[in-house]
Amino acid sequence: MNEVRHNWSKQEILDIYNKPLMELLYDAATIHRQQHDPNVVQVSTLLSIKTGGCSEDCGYCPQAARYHTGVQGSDLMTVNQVKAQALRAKESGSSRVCMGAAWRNVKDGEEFDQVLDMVRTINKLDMEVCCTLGMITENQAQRLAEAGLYAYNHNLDSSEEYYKEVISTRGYQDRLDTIGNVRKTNVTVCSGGIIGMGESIEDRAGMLVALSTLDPQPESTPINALVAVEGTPLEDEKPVEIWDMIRMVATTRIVLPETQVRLSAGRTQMSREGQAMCFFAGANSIFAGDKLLTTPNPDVNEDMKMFKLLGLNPQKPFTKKVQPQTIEAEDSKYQNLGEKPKWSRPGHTIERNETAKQKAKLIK
Ligand code: SAM
Ligand code: DTB
Ligand code: SF4
Repeated sequence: MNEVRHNWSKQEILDIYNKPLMELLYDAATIHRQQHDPNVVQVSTLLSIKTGGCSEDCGYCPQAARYHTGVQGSDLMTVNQVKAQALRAKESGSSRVCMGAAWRNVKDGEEFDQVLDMVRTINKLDMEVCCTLGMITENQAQRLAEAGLYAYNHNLDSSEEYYKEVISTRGYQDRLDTIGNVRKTNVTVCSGGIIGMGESIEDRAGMLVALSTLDPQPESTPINALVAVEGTPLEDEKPVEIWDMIRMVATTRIVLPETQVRLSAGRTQMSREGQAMCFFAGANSIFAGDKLLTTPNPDVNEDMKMFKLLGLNPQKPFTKKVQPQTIEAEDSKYQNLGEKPKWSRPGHTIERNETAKQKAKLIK
């Protein structure tokens, strides 16, 4: 077994990323089969429970209100709507539902209480429940844990240096603090990032330094290829080369040996052969369903055909960790504190974000 290391240097990670491809694949696949069943892939279904209208300026995101992307905004879904979608996801072979909200951070109140109800409802369907709701405090993380949350997704997205080129409305430390708050509970951490935003290979390595130094490391690590959406500041970025995706997945597998590496956004642009190489390189999770949050994803039947072709089996729920117990709202140990946390807002100017915002103003 490979020991999990929390002291990877950027240079060591770069040396891995840049290895001759056959050696990189061999090393990654070797570690993969020491730690995981190479024929099992975890399948998550994304559900956008609150879409669009977000206050942040994330340069990649079609849900930021300030850019003109054509995303139709919506209010928070009802618990019944979410339950119906979760049942559909379960029938199609998903073990996890990941609920995403276009929020900067969670605010105590009715809407958060409704999300807690959604978590309780899905956990009772014996599925893993994940949420990605933006920044959260320790109390909010504890309340999610009590409701039966299995995982919380909060991506570092890039290196600390490149993060500043993409987002000005919040800081890297806030991301780390939120992950720290989740870690104080028994909810697992899901954190990864995006490639193809114009970052350097050093930035990719820098992100992996940040993720691998977390102790414990995240239980799952999504690697997204940027979906360049028209109207966002990153609309003109070139599509990620499959070779970059394979190298990033393999390097992630080596420096985070126990994590479930998720082949996340960008699969509609990848061939089955390309995806097969990613699975060989250590990816062992995907998002399934014909939509990610707002952009297309491969058809679930096509994914199941690909699984059959490759001899892959969907992972059963609670394979890696036991099912959390749901505590009903009335028995809760943690109360709504009505907190008003002060998450940072660096507010520096990012030229391309400004340009996209001005363009949107002209259209609106
Ligand atoms: N609002 C919350 C937040 O930002 O943490 C949760 C939802 S947000 C959409 C979740 C993640 O989706 C982002 O951190 C980013 O990694 C990913 N994402 C968003 N837009 C993307 C895009 N166009 N291409 C690839 N990944 C994207
Ligand atoms: C993650 O790393 N990728 C997912 C999930 N976590 C929330 C989101 C991808 C979003 C892609 C753009 C969209 O569909 O809006
Ligand atoms: Fe809002 Fe999250 Fe999109 Fe940033 S990534 S604009 S916080 S929904």
